[in-house]
Amino acid sequence: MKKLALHWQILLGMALGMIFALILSNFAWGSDFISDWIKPFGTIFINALKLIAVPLILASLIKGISDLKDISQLSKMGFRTISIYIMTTVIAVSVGLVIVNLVEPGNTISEDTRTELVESYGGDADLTRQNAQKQKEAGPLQALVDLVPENIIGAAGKNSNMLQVIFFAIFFGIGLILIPEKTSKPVKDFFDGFNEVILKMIDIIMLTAPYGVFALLAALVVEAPSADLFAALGMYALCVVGGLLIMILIYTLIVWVFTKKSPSFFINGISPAQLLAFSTSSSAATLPVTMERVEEHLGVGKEVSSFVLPIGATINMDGTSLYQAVAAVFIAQAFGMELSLATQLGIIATATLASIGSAAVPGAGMVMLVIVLAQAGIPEAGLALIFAIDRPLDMCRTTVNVTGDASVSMLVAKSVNKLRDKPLVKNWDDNYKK
Ligand code: DAS
Repeated sequence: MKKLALHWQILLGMALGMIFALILSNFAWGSDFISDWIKPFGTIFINALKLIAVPLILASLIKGISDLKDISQLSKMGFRTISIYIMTTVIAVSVGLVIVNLVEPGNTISEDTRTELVESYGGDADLTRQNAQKQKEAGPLQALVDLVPENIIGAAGKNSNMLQVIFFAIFFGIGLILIPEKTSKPVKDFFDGFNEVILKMIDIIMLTAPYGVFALLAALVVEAPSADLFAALGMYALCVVGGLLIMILIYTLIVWVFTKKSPSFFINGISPAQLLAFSTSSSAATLPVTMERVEEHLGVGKEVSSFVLPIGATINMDGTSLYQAVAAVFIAQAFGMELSLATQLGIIATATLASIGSAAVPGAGMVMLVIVLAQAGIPEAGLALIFAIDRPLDMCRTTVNVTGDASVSMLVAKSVNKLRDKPLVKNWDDNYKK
């Protein structure tokens, strides 16, 4: 049988995990069997994802920054590109936060289920009190002080110091740009190779995803058998997808207003790249098609697209940042935690940084969600709760990541007069008529 694409394997793993658990839960020994012999594989899978978070940040950020030939490349176009990217990401996170706080998918869980959830996932019921205590003791600039680690090994050691790792990675990357080329070249080559290795490790971890998801979903069914938990997960997924659709609408409007290109022109131009992003869950894999569509069908000059899109695929993941904000607040709600406004504003910063640090490969957004959870004091154990349905959401958020990059490339092209009135080719099969 033709090998199933990975995401279909994962969806199959989800279904089989549920069926397997529903069958076994009819036997007295069924639940214990799954908890003792199946669930550990789900835990191992989640731990592997958490393991890769710190090396992934170091690799992707240091490489991303050191790829900027020199500081001067943060020129008008560079500075403009990065500031528009950060603006769209902050908008995406804010859209996510508004939706998840309005819908409150995590609060549809009954108290009994919540207690079971907290016990089975090792959460600590009085996290809200602990968190409130921590926030109270902190001074007004504590968040800024916490950014700078006193010891990078210690910072890398605990997932809760991810922002410190990001700070170090950005600092290191800037240092790398500022030293003479002949000295920095071997270091840059090392981090290029380091980045490739980390991405390969994520590929390998994601190959085990069907089995990890099978175990996670089986455990979810037997350990929190309540229908209300599944309903809550469904509501959570709807919040993510709803927010992503709003982002597509926002991009279309932004392009229409600032470049006068119609919504149908934009969507027809970018849709083949969106379809590829949806089916591969990888912005990096889609990048060549995104560039071809943006240059040949959306009228963006090559000198703009070849600069803006590779940076976008690396650091601009609006769909991912929206998902991370929704996921973090959903897990907090599910564990019965009240998040203060300060914590939620902190989520805007960490989800923006986490999406910048996310690699453009399947599952990266999930790995970096650890940063957002840790920084907000939300139990990482909640990852197991949402990972089971992560892949279908990854397909959707990658589609938005790519759409966001394309829309920003049109804005930047317009602002430097490199947006052609007439695209090179009009229809999506024109390319193949040559
Ligand atoms: N799949 C990632 C991408 O390629 C996004 C994510 O994992 O959130 O954009």
